[in-house]
Amino acid sequence: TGGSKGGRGALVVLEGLDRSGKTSQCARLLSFLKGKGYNAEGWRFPDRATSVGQMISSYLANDSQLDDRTIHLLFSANRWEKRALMESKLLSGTTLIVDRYSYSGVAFSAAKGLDIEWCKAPENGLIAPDLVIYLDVQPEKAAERGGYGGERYEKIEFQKKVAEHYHSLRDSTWKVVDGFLPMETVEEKLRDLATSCIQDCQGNPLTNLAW
Ligand code: FDM
Repeated sequence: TGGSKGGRGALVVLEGLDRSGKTSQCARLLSFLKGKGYNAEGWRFPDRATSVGQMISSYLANDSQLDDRTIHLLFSANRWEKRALMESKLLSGTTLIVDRYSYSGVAFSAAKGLDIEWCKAPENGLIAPDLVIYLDVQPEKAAERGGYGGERYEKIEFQKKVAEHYHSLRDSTWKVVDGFLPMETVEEKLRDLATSCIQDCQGNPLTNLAW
C-alpha cells in the first residue's frame, strides 16, 4: 500500500495558533495514514524529551527566564538536533506528521518584536516541508475553546501578533484550512492533502529551508 514503493516519505507540518486543533488533528491524521498502511510517524516541536527541550519546557512553564534571542536559538537548536534523524526517516520512506516547525519558531519570536530576518536565519538548512497545513482560527474564538492553559504565550493579544507573522510566512507549500469547520470536515481535508502530498513528493529530492 501507500508510500512503500521505495520512495521517500513526506514531511508534513501542521501549524496554527494555540487551540487551533492542531494536536488532535495530527493524531487523527496519523492513525488514518497508519490504518491505510502508510509508514508514518508523529513528531512535534518543541521536542521536550531532549535536554534542550527540557530548557524550553521550563521556560514555557514560566519556571525559568531566558533572553528572547536565547530562547529563539534554543527552539531552533531543538530542530537542528533532530535534523539527521528526520532526514534518515524521510529517506527510508517514513512520512512524518509534525506538530509545529520553523514557522512557529519565527512567528512566535517575531511576535515579541525580534527582527523577522534575524529569526529566520537559524532555520536555513533545516529540511523544507513538502506540505504545511495551517489551521486557521481567530484568536478570540480559539480562546473560547475551553480557554488557554497557563503557558507563557497563551494570551489573546500575543496570539493575534503571532497570526500576523504566520500570514507573512505563507509560501507555495502552504494550505490554509479553516479550523472552525466541523472536526470531521477538517479531518477529511487533511487526509486528502496529506495523501496527495505523499504521492506527489515521491520523485522529488529533499530540499532545505532557504529563507
Ligand atoms: N513555540 C514553538 C515557539 O515559540 N517556537 C518554536 O520554535 C516552537 C516549535 O512553544 F506556544 C511555542 C509555541 C507554543 C509553545 O508549543 C509550545 P506546544 O505545541 O504547545 O507544545
